[in-house]
Amino acid sequence: MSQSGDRLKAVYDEVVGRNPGEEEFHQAVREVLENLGPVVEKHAAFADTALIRRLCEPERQIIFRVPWVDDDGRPQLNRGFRVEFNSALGPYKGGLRFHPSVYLGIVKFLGFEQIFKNSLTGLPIGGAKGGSDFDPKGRSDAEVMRFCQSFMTELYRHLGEHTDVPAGDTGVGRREIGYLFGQYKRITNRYELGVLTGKGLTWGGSQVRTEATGYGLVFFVEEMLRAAGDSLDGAKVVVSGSGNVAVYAIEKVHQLGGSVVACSDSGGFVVDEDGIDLDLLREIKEQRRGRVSDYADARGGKVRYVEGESIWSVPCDVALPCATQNELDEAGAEQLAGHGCRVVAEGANMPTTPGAIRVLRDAGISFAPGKAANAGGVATSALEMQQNAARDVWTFEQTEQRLGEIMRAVHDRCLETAEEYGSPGDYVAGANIAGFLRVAEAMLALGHV
Ligand code: NDP
Ligand code: 2IT
Repeated sequence: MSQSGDRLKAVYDEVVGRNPGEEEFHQAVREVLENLGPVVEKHAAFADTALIRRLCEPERQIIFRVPWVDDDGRPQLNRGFRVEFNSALGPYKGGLRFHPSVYLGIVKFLGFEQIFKNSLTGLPIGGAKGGSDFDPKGRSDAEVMRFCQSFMTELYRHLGEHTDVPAGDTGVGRREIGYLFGQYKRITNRYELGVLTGKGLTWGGSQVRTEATGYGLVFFVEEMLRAAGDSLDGAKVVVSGSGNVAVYAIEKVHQLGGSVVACSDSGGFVVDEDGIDLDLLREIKEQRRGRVSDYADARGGKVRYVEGESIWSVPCDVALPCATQNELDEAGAEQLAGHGCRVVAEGANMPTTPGAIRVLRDAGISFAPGKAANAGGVATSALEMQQNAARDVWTFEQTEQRLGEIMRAVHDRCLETAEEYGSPGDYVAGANIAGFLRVAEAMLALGHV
């Protein structure tokens, strides 16, 4: 191993030692450090790895108790988190996730990824993530409201439009952002629009923020296909998940001439060879908070609902994992390779395991990591902050056009950086190195803080 490789391995070992049991965080750090060898060799300022070590240590980690009372009057207890990872480029920025699997290791992996993603957008936003092990499934609106109010009653003191600006993620959508914003406004007595993004259109939200992650993902895929002399027209696409990211990825694929033939939730997946009926899916997911099995029931004998198998067994040209971390493993990647899939792009954060990425690479499948391909969500959050600061409101068309420009720029930045650092065509190396360089330059300029 080269000297730079040894030094980076020592940083990784230190991260594992200092953060025991946080496997997802280790995985996210490792993936970035593996790509930084050529950077450490080329730039003397990073040679001693001191800055890289600092980058792997969150600026601040907040863990708090979230007590609330359910509809039957019973006391409930959850744990809340906010990891403010890096503010060299701007206020801490990143979503909140409510899911029973949330613990410090998940929040740290997401916050770490967010640093590089936000850097890649070229916009002035630092990296953070937060959330709770609260499970919103099966909870009434009133319970979700009381939970959000209790969560914000502690978190508000750490937030601010120039300090830390959360948004949604898994389990946190427009409803939750509304309750969180309402409680922040009440406690602080400030109508501070820029403190949260993903707000509703009548109370400071931006056009296209709801659609942005899914739309941005598909804009990125269009560029990947274009770079290979290919297009989405007539392409068969499989999208895992059926939440915010998945639904709007499906919509944009259909608008651009492709057909999404399968989607899923944690219960199973549905195959609809006519193309997913998006109006029906949205009605079930967004209005009824239902399951993809309800979609299958509503479509009758025309579709197949499968439980206990992998969605990656469905043949496709393009696969978009949009559910959760490590959902596409080696076996799934082999299935995709086996039936001739050409492109995999991550809508979710870190959905592809390291082993699966190797399989895709060996099979010659073009692969884009989430920190580049799903950056459209946070980029549009930054556009929401921009509108809030200017007390302005942009049209849907104007905002979507900006999103398209940003995604094309992220795509090109990845390819150009990969080429410059000796890994042509490697979107993972390009994203990690380009994301690192921008934040590292700012960290150097700001001194050892
Ligand atoms: P939602 O809560 O809207 O939807 C999540 C979807 O993924 C649901 O279909 C859910 O199924 C499924 N899912 C969640 N956890 C699991 C699990 N452990 N196993 C299997 N399926 C699961 O979340 P989003 O669409 O907002 O987020 C999806 C992914 O995209 C996450 O990785 C998130 O971090 C990432 N992301 C989100 C952005 C955003 O703007 N919202 C921006 C960038 C990335 P079920 O209902 O059965 O749980
Ligand atoms: O993972 C992500 O980029 C998000 N959940 C969006 C974060 C944001 O601040 O919009």
